[in-house]
Amino acid sequence: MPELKALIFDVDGTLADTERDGHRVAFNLAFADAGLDWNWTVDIYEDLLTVTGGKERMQYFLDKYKPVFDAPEDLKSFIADMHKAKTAHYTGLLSKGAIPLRPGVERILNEAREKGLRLAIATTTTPENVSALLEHTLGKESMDWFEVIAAGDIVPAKKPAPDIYDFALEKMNLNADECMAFEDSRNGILSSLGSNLKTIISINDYTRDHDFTGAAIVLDQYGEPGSPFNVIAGDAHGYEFLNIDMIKALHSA
Ligand code: XBP
Ligand code: MG
Repeated sequence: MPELKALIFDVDGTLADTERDGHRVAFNLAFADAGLDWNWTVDIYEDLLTVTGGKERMQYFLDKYKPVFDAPEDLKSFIADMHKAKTAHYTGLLSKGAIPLRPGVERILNEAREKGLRLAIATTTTPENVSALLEHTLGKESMDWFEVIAAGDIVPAKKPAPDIYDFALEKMNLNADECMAFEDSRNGILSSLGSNLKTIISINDYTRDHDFTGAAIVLDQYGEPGSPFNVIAGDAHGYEFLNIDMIKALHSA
């Protein structure tokens, strides 16, 4: 196995638990602004999350839950405008500090940087959302920690397609076997495995029942010293919280 050179992170659900109290809330605020009585409950949102991408998710909602909606002639622009409003609400929520990073994320990023590992992001979400999250959790300069931030419509086919990971690998000029991916969902791991990346999964409330076949390990969280993870599937190699040595052990296993 070649040496581990880079870590590639998903954002939503992986770096931070953004969906239930972030994206979902922002969609609802945008719907209310537009005078629509659509309400994406926590339960309905679980189904909506099967489709990645906010614009694609709205289209799926209309098709499945609002078949009689009197859609405007230019539905694409209507959805794009509503999505812009949603992004403004979402970044506004982040600027108020509504969503913290998940336990262990900051520690792992710092250790990776100290040890000379390269960092990248591969996400379906809009680029502005990534900057807002990084800026309001790790500080503005943390944007520069990531050599590549592959996000949103930069590739036409979103996760579960592998395109976003392929894009990040190409930009970094690395082979998949020199990297480790970090994901939280079925669509995410389908994308990373599609790029032949070994993948560490940390689940969340929306993804705990997903199928993570092929994962290097499935954890309930990354853990911190004194606050261990629970292993859902796989071999933790004797570690109790995820650190770079454990990531290297999983990479070479
Ligand atoms: C993230 C997504 C995104 C966000 C919303 O998936 O599916 O659609 O929910 O972001 P993943 P936008 O974590 O697998 O990348 O509204 O900006 O699309
Ligand atoms: Mg995710």
